[in-house]
Amino acid sequence: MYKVIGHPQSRVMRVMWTLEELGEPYELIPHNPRSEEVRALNPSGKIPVLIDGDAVLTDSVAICTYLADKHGKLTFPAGTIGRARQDSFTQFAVDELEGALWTAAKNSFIHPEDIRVTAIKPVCKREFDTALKTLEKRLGDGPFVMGDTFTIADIIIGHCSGWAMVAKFDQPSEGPVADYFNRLRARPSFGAMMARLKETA
Ligand SMILES: N[C@@H](CCC(=O)N[C@@H](CS)C(=O)NCC(=O)O)C(=O)O
Repeated sequence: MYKVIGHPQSRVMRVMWTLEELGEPYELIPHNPRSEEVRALNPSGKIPVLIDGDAVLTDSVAICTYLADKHGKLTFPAGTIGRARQDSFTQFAVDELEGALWTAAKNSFIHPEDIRVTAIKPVCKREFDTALKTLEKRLGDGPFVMGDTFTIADIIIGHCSGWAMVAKFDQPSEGPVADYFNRLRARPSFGAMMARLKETA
C-alpha cells in the first residue's frame, strides 16, 4: 500500500486526491513539515513524501505525475500533444496560482518574522487574480481543462483554489471559473479526500 507522509492540510492533499481518483488504498502518516521524520526522507523537510515500496518520492507534481503514469489514468500519455497541453496547465498552476499563494504564505507564517515582507501580500493577490483571468481565457468548453478528460492538471488547479479560500484570496463566485472549481469540488474523490482529512484532524 502507498504511504503518504505529511500534514494533510497542505500539498499532501494533491497526492491524496490523486490516489482517491485512482481508487488506490493509502496510509496517511501525518508528520509535520521540517520534522525529524520528514527530514529523514526529504533533506528539505518539505511535504508531501510518497513511499512506494522501497522508493521515496518527493514534490507533489512529480508524485501525482508518477501515479497517473503508473496507473494509466488522469493523464494523457507522455510524448503526445495532449500531454504537452496538460503539462502546460500544470505548469501554469504551479507558476501563476501556487507561486502567488506560496509567496504570500512564506511572508505571512513560513519565513522567520524578521525576514518576512508582509507588504507583498496585496501583490500576490493581484498576481493570483491575473492568473484566474488567464485561466478563464484558457478554459475551453470543459468540463475540465483538458476537455472531457479529468487530469492531474485539474487536481493541481483545484487544490490551489482551495488553498486560496483558506488564504482569503478573492475568487469569482460565478462565471466559468467558479463553475469549473465547483465541478472539481463536486467529484466524489474530492469528498473522499476531505473526509479522510477530517478523520486525521
Ligand atoms: N515543490 C514541493 C513544495 C513542497 C512544500 O513546500 N510543501 C510545504 C507544505 S505544503 C512545506 O513542506 N513547507 C515547509 C517549508 O517550506 O519549510 C511540492 O510541490 O511538493
